[in-house]
Amino acid sequence: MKVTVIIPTLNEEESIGRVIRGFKNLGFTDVLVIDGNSMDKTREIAKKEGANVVVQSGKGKGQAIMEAFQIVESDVVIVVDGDGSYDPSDALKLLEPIERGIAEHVTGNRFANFEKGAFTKLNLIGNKILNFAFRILYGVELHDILTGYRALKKEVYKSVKIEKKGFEVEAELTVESLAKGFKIFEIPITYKKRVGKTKLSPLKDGLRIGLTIYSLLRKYSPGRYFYFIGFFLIILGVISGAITVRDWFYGISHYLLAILTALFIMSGLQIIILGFLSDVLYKSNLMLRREIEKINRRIEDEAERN
Ligand SMILES: Nc1nc2c(ncn2[C@@H]2O[C@H](COP(=O)(O)OP(=O)(O)OP(=O)(O)O)[C@@H](O)[C@H]2O)c(=O)[nH]1
Ligand SMILES: [Mg+2]
Repeated sequence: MKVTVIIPTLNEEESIGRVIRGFKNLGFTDVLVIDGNSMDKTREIAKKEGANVVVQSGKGKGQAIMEAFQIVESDVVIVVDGDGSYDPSDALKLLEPIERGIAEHVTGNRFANFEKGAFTKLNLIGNKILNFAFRILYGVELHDILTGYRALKKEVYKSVKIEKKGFEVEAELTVESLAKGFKIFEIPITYKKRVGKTKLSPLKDGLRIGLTIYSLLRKYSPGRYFYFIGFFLIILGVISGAITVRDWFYGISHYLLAILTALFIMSGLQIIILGFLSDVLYKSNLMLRREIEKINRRIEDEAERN
């Protein structure tokens, strides 16, 4: 299996040398550093350590990773941050499920073993909330979807589409893989305190990631996307209805609130029905797409053989 290590970097001169050396010492000779126009010595050091260095054409970690996915042609890629927070030797663990053929996408779960200070308090709480929201919304048991350490097979990294440019990339990679039917496996890894300055702004990026997780639900399960909105409206309706009825017993009539209650409940129900219908459509569409992909692969195999 040919493996390429992809490292997105933005001003990581303090750590990048050690990160590349760590992978090279383990036998990962093919390292691609995709740099966001660092103002420090990141590119220079990376070249000296024998990495391929490419300056990304756009902006943001997400854009950098997508560009790297276009350049690379290996069987498997390992994507890892360049800030020294991940242990290169964990890459071997990430590759194992792929080698055994039981997963196409393997992520490193940082919560398994993290050094004190590796997560700031805000990052730890934010990560827990976003992972919890993800599990409730998607109904998929993953515990660290925002990890910066993962391995992807070629069929995954060549087919995922990332729309957002920044730190939403981790959530997008996870959801795109699930939506395309690839198996994701989570492996415990160690997580250390980063060297150098963070590029993540916890509140702004956290909010963006949260919104992305919800809006991507449409891709994975349009039914669920609508069900959650529908249920939310119905709950609002039940609350406003309860107030209306309670006060009516005391001789107070809330005409506007009564109308609003009816609106909440009726539109909530309609949105749930819409969700049901889109799920039916989506599932039949998905089945067709998978069949077409299978046929395409068979045609390609035949063409290769001849
Ligand atoms: N090419 C490129 N890399 C980026 C960009 N922004 C961040 N990175 C890199 O992406 C990786 C992750 O960024 P971090 O700042 O470590 O974000 P984080 O790991 O979520 O946050 P910390 O916990 O503070 O480390 C690092 O290697 C950064 O150098 C960018 O715009 N372009
Ligand atoms: Mg980091």
